[in-house]
Amino acid sequence: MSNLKHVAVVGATGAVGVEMLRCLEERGFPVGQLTLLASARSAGKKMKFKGEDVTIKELTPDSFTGVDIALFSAGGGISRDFAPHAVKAGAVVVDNSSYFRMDPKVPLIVPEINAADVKGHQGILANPNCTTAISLMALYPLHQAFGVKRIFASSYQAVSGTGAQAIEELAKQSREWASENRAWDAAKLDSQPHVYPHQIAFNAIPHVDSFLDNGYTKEEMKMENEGRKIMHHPDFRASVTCVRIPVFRAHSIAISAEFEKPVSVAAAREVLAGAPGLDVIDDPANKKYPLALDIAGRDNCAVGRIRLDCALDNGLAFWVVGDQLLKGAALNAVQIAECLL
Ligand code: NAP
Ligand code: 3JN
Repeated sequence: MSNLKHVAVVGATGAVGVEMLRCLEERGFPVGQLTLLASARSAGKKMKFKGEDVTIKELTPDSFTGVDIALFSAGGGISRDFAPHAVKAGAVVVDNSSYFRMDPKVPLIVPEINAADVKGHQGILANPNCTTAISLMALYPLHQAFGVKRIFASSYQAVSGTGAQAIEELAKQSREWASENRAWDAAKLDSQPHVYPHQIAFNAIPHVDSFLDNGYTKEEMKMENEGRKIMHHPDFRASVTCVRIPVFRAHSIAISAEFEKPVSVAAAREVLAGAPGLDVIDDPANKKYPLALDIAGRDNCAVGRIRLDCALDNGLAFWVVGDQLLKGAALNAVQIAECLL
């Protein structure tokens, strides 16, 4: 590969794709040529990159001629159907979907944790699920110090995790409630939801992704499955409940972790303070802890509410927040691409 890369972004118009362009630009990724790909609906429209208009093209099997790096963010079906065409054309694919994540031939990367795994790639690299990636930004340094056995966790996930249509659904429902001058106890709207199975405004829906036979959702099981692969820890166990909440941007995760070795709050804080890509915001007496509204738009994840878990031996409870469009998707994908340079 020469110094300047021909980069393609598949799903460029989506919530993640837009952030990918911003990350490429802000991080000074050496883009020599940029190809923006989306569905036929978007073909011919323009997006800005470094102040210049770039015309979006329809994704086809022939879209990847001359492309060095293809960032995919258009869902698993598109990755399944088109990533092999990109690889055949000579590109290295960084895929945001779950389609290749558990394939033993495909490295699954959080650069702060397992950048060294990149070198084993055979044309495709996978970006983890956002809730998993954000959780591991705090959990992995603790694992290195104390050896994690298992976690119990609940997530509080923003609607932008579902994509552009879900952002619009929350905005529309919020406007509907406000414009009708409804009372607080008349929050159930007359309009039908389209994206989620229930109204998301003023609600908490314990249902992210589809349900599996074991009663957990696919999103919930990603924490254990992807966590094992990224941390090289085949015995890691995770019991997770994922909840969608009416927040626009940034996922929060409450984690109780049980470790092999004794852990103290002071030792944990010292470990977390030295972890790359992670800020410690932990001063509850002064009402300081990570908040989705503050972390939205920031590259670093943040951890707070660090305390000994009162129901586990060698246990620590903490709260992690990260912008799932950035560290959970676009930023992590661009960081993986940087590992290829
Ligand atoms: P989104 O806002 O709904 O955007 C979907 C993108 O895919 C759009 O650019 C869309 O293009 C494109 N697309 C849809 N059908 C296509 C087709 N037939 N051919 C080519 N392009 C097509 O979704 P998103 O939130 O950006 O997420 C995209 C994917 O990223 C997810 O499916 C998931 O696998 C992964 N991901 C998302 C997040 C997150 O936090 N959102 C986190 C981790 C991973 P048009 O505009 O032309 O329809
Ligand atoms: O729902 C969220 O907050 C994150 C969504 C992630 C997502 C959405 C659709 C398909 C994924 C993912 O990255 O795990 C997938 C997928 O499985 O590809």
